Amino acid sequence: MSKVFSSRPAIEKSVAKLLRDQPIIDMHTHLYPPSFGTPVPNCGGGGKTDRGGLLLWGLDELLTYHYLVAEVFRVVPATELAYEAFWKMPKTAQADHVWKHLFVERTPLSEACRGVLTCLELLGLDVDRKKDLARLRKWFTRQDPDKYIDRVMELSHVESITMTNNVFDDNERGRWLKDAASLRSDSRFKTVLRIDPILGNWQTAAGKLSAWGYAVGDGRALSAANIEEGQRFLHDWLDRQQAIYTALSIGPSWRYPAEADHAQAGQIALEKMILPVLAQRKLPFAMMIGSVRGVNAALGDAGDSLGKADVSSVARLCVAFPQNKFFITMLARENQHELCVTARKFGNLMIFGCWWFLNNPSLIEEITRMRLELLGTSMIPQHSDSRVLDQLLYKWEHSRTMIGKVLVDKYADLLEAEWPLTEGDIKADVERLFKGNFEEFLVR
Ligand code: HDL
Ligand code: ZN
Repeated sequence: MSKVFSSRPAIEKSVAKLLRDQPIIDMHTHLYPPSFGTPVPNCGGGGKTDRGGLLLWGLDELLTYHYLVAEVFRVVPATELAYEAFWKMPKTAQADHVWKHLFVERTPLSEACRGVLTCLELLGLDVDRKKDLARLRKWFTRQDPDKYIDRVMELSHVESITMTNNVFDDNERGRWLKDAASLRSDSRFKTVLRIDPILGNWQTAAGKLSAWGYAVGDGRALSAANIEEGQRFLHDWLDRQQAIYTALSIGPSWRYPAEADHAQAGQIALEKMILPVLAQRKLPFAMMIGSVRGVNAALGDAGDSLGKADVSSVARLCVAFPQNKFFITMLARENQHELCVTARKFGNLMIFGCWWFLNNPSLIEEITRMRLELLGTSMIPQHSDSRVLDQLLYKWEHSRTMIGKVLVDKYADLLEAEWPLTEGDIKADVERLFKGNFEEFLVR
């Protein structure tokens, strides 16, 4: 029988150890195994590279992460360096530019800057006083992506990486059509069918599905036959990818039921195609709500922003489709409390992550505290959203620290209440938060 805690310092020590040792299922990333190709040369640059490769890793990819692109254009504005000129620069020159302006000439205080430093530190690479990027770069060119993935997963304690497999991305779709089996060959990487346009822009989606051989109509009307074809498309791709759930990101104006005329077709696609297929296959539907695409399109992926969304639409969806399971995360800080309360009402709703602009220590702490107080351990506190493999190191290191800080406070409250808390209790809680809740929701 494990001993009952009697002091806060003992709890702190135990939480830190149990969090560090806990294998993690990262339920939303933009990472890929080497079978998807990598544009970064392996083994000193001699290895095969694949310009359209989807596995991003290494120092230059870390430094040109779109979060840092947005930040570097704040200090060297487009009036001094045109966006197009930056995008035309080779990746190493872009990385040099970011390093110079955000790390050498300014203190790297932002979370995205600090993240690069945490990665280097966890990899055992020290930045000398000269802040010499070339020396650091040399170490990365000696890494082989296959072995490097093993190392990063071991150091970050991530045991399963959930991908984002966007069927509407021509590069990725072409790879799936060519050799799906090889793409699924690394069991540490799980697939997710990503279908944003189906809800966000059915007209565009319908045009593409029709071109791919699915007679879903012209995007205006949706006959029973069109709906059947849309379901066939989803079944085909869920089978091809062996996806563990289906996901989409949608803007803050999304409403259920749809209010705007242009959203009616998307709602029919949701009600008659997506949700029936997922219910039949017992697969969850992940909705990531609140992203506003292309606020400054010249910044590319760095140009997106957020908006306050409508949580009551999520509630109405959970009521209308009790046989479906919903993973929901929202991008606006202002939506978090109402989303927590809504999660208290529906067992088919699992809220997850501190997404994107919320993935900062101050907000992870605030949101995790709110969730534990309203939901206990029946939620998934974090996903990394990593786009560059090495980011698993910092995103999980920083999240573990903040989630651990909140857990210690909550356990200390139980101590106050003279609850006989044991290390076994904490171990079970940590396992649920970082792995068990996700696994259970998949099979519930
Ligand atoms: O839509 C999404 O999945 C978002 O996470 C975007 O990919 C976003 O650009 C991002 O990388 N956020 O961290
Ligand atoms: Zn994402």
